[in-house]
Amino acid sequence: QRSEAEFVTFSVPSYACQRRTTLNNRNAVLTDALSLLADNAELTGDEGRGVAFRRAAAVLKALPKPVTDATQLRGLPCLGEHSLRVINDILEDGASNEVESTKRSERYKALKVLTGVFGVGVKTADRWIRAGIRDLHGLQDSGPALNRAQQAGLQHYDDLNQPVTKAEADAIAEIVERAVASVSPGAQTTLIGGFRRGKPTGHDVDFLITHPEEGREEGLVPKVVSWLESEGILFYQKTTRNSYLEGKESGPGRPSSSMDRFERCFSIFKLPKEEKRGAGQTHGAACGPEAGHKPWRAVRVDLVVSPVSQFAFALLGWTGSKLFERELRRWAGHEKAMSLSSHALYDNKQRRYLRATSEEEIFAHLGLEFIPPSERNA
Ligand code: 8DG
Ligand code: MN
Ligand code: MN
Repeated sequence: QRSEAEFVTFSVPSYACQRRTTLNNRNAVLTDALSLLADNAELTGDEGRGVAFRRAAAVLKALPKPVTDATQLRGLPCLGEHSLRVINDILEDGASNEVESTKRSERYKALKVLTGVFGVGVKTADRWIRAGIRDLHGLQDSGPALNRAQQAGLQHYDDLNQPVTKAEADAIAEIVERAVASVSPGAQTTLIGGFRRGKPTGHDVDFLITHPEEGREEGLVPKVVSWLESEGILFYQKTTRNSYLEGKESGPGRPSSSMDRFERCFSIFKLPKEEKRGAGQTHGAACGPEAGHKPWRAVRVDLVVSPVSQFAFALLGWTGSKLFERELRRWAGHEKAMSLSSHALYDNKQRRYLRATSEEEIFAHLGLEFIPPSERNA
């Protein structure tokens, strides 16, 4: 017997950037299943199908109640035939055959493990699988040439696949702030990415750094990296310099992809362990080179530097979620004839850049209600 309340129908706008999506997901069973299929599609190179599953999952994340009956979904956007079939199977049978068989498939498992190595993308993993490598032991034994990032990734595999807590993110923030303050007094550091959206854990810690005097931020990353290296805090780093004014074809602010051109650093920190929080706490019984007790853990950290004139765009572009960002750019392009990047907003009709010094102004330019970071968890 079902109560009437279960038959509320839902209504949500089409674009994720028009919706308020908190971390309180009432449909995690359904969205986990769709996310797994999205992962699988992306791992097998089908980006279009991946996005379709992610959009469907995002619609369910925005619902105020658990879905109990498929009729409640009538009229909702972004739910294609395939996603609806998966949702129906789970509502009716408690599980989807497609999801369960994907989870068990050798190819999916191998792709997951290999792309779990920092520095390994889908193409590399696919090449290795075709060469008969299915797991980390295979990778260590058969030894294809690994680049510097992949070597570090393999060495710190267990640590980097263990979620970073907010407390650890705060400890990293203190270190980064100390580094920034000592090489460029007056520069400002902001926590971005998932932690800015209020997530309790993350796969890395992301920071945006700027300086209130335009130009003073140039070359900041190499200085911060030197400071961190002299303190023995870095296991790995790869710095990329700013290339915003290079590449004339796309023009400033209008890069063709979501990749931006800020000075940045992808790194692995050596974070001393906080032993105060209870002795005797154990962590994953690993078999890798890091097995056993050690007084530190490896953490992935991303540093991005933006000129203050682009700060609001960088902040919006690096806060995520990834789907929320993708939807903002789709909204800008399709609904407003504008091009949004992490550097700028260009109005294609007026043929000019629209200035902004806050995220609120950018939402206003785009004709969107302001959505705070904690509600961008699409
Ligand atoms: P997590 O780490 O907790 O798992 O989640 P997250 O913080 O949301 O994901 P992330 O992979 O760390 O990415 C944070 C944001 O940064 C996300 O919105 C996407 C964005 N981002 C990159 N790389 C690039 C890039 O090259 N250009 C731009 N514009 N944004 C990027 O990760
Ligand atoms: Mn992150
Ligand atoms: Mn990141």
